[in-house]
Amino acid sequence: MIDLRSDTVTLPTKEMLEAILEAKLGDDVSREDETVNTLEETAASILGKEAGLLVTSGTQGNLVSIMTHTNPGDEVYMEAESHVYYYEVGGLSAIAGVIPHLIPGNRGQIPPEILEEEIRPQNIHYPTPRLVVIENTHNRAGGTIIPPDNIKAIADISHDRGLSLHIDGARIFNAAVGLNMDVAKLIEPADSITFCLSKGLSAPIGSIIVGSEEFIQKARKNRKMLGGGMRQAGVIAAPGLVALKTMITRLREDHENAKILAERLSSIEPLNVWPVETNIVIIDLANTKYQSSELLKELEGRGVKAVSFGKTLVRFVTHRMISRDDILQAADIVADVIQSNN
Ligand code: TLP
Repeated sequence: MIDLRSDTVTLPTKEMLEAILEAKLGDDVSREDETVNTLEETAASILGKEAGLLVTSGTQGNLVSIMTHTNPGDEVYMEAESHVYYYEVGGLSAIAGVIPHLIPGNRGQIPPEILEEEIRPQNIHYPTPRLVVIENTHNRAGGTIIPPDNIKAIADISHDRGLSLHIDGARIFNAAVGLNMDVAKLIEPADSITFCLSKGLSAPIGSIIVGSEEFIQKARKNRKMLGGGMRQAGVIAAPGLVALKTMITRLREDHENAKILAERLSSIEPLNVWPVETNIVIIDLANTKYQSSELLKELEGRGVKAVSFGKTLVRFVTHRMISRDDILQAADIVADVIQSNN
């Protein structure tokens, strides 16, 4: 099976599994797990922030971050198709108690001048504007990179108006590798960021929040409230450390494979292929006879898995367990299926 559903399907490497056996463990709720402490310090240092916090998932990382920046009833500004709004079970409202204020973006980027207009003034009738969330890379926009000038402009407006900036950086290393830029420099204007160890970086579990010492101290307590206080979490942190050491620069290969897949798919007459910037390829089937669910069923029957991103949209994600040959084969299968039915 050529599994292009997500980079979340990557399995841990042998080195990661061996690292688990060797890990120095302790009770992390009491900060006694040396491996977790090392991972949190390493992540904070790579991302250029004071402190880090290991969480179970990207969803938990974003929720803990939102809770830490806000009070119930506050307003949080985000791009209209952001993962936090679209795919995180409404936790920001159900649990953090905040109101999402959606701003339609341009390939995932919030236009700074629109943010400026949208942030409400202080008024007795309004919720308190408190936080802006951006997503980098932007998943539903097609793995697009939010560039440093946009991040800086959004941060400047947020800070001028007294709001904080959080980045959902589930795939921030894809953005940094795509830009060929130091990740710390890229995210420097943000107050906090969550990134995932368990996507393209191939670790089995875990995400990390980084921010100021004070922010992380508060976030640690919120993580505990959400049931995310873990004990010998070094078994999660050990493969995470290997991921940070060995998996970042190779993301380039995934990006190259995504480009090749997109090029091949573009040559299939009725398909509209979105521009590719990192490891995500989205195709639009509007000019074919297929809806995404039908095409996915046929592809699966032929050994290729992908996911639906809407009635006519299908997403493919490249990752460590997909080779160049897999890509060429998958593209041929898509061509075959579409052409035989169009
Ligand atoms: N995204 C998953 C699915 O939920 C769709 C995927 O396969 O892409 N932020 C972004 C931008 C994400 O893409 C994801 C996961 C998360 C946060 C949440 O991470 P997890 O799955 O660890 O909770």
